[in-house]
Amino acid sequence: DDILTGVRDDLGQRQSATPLAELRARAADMPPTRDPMPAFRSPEVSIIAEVKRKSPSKGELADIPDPAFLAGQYATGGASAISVLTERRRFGGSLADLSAVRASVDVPVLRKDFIVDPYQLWEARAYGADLALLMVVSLDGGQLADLLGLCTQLGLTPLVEAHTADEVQRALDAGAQLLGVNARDLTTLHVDRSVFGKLAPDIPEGVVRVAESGVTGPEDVAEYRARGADVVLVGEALVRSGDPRSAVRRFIE
Ligand code: IGP
Repeated sequence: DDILTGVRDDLGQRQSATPLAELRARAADMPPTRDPMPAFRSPEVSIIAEVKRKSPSKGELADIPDPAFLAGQYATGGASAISVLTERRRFGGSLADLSAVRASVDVPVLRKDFIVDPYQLWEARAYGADLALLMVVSLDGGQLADLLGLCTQLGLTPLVEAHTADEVQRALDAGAQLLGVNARDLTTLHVDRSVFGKLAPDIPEGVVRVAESGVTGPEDVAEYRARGADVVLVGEALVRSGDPRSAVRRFIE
């Protein structure tokens, strides 16, 4: 079945358990968000290192008993930001993972989920996210505009994700300043790293370009870089590396 069906089911349960007013109160008590853009715009390639337990394509990727420790290793290795997958059914994540990671690192933290409702952005802010993923493929124009507006209001930096030229255009039209190109086609789960190089020329100078998915080693990071990536987002290769700190370090050297 469709990922979004499960996402909406889980969302409905959380909305019944925690009224929006309560989330807003919790968000109001949070410290200010951290801005990832200065690091992302620096001349060196930046790595967003992901806490990812499982995936729909590969199943269980790694046993991660302590996501805060893993995130600490990523940060020590030189990651510019940490991505935390919070989707439960397919990725084994949670908002508890997000807040644990936020408490353990100084770098900005991304809530990586299938965000389709403002409630999820309030959750992101309340549980410590600095950035939130917005996937063009699962949002119509009005939703994308509304969620981008709420990100601004909450101090969250939106990472707008595209996989086709048409989605890149929609992201740019909506005003995205941080644009991710996912090499994975989410309908087939097939990864094709060349998608980034094909779409990067459509992204104007000044918009930060993020290459997402499919990195197996430092040579893939170098290749994304050569094709214009400012930032590279890596999950599986890091959680499976056995030594995440050195793995991140090798990616940025
Ligand atoms: C990481 P990889 O191939 O390094 O594990 O990929 C990341 O790009 C991937 O987890 C991802 C994702 C997403 C997951 C990119 N966009 C949207 C869920 C939803």
